Amino acid sequence: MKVDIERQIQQSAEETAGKIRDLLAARKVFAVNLISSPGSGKTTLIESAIEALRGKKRVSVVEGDIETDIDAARIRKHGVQVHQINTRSSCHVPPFLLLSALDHIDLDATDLLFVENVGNLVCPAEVPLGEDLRVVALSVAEGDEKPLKYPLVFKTSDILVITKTDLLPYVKFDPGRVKAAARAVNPRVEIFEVSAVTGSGISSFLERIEELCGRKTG
Ligand SMILES: Nc1nc2c(ncn2[C@@H]2O[C@H](COP(=O)(O)OP(=O)(O)OP(=O)(O)O)[C@@H](O)[C@H]2O)c(=O)[nH]1
Ligand SMILES: [Mg+2]
Repeated sequence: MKVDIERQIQQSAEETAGKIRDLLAARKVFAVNLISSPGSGKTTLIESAIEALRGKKRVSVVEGDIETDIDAARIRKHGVQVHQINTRSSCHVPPFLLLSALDHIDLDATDLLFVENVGNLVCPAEVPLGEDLRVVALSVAEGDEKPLKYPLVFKTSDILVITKTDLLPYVKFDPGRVKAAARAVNPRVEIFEVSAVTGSGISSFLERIEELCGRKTG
């Protein structure tokens, strides 16, 4: 019985994700599902992307958090479209809430949509959102064994961004160990190392996002 209900929930999520994918395809919007633990730097990365891509790609953002519109308020200051989802008891953005959030975004005025998922490495990994690209961020303060302990999110992501590399002198973190562990579960994963404080690596990461976005939106 439990297995049946879980299968139905998963099937319904996949159907809704399919509707999102169709909608984004019809409007030529490239969607990035951004996943990480709380505080790894997701919103900061989106803020960097908005500024770096200004005049090149029209960026819109859907923010997912359990509570508050703190992240949406940060994004709004950059003058782009943003809609906040509060998931309350859900530890991930469910597809049905993303689909309704898209009613609040002018997709015809959007090339690149960032969906910032609820901060954790577990539930968001299990839920498809009809995205074109899944990006997982891991900060150097979190420990270099995380791809071994939370493999699914690393397995299902197209890109791994190692964030806060400016903190490397102060923490025990071996980027080589993370890369090897991530590639062991996902040989095709692309890996970038960035710091929002020094700006190191940000342009390489965003150039790749821009390139992938351009393949869909022209
Ligand atoms: N040293 C350093 N701090 C950073 C960097 N990027 C982000 N931070 C800081 O890390 C903290 C969390 O950053 P956020 O961008 O809010 O992280 P988040 O993943 O969006 O957090 P949640 O939405 O709560 O999951 C903030 O104090 C940022 O200023 C970085 O590259 N280096
Ligand atoms: Mg955030």
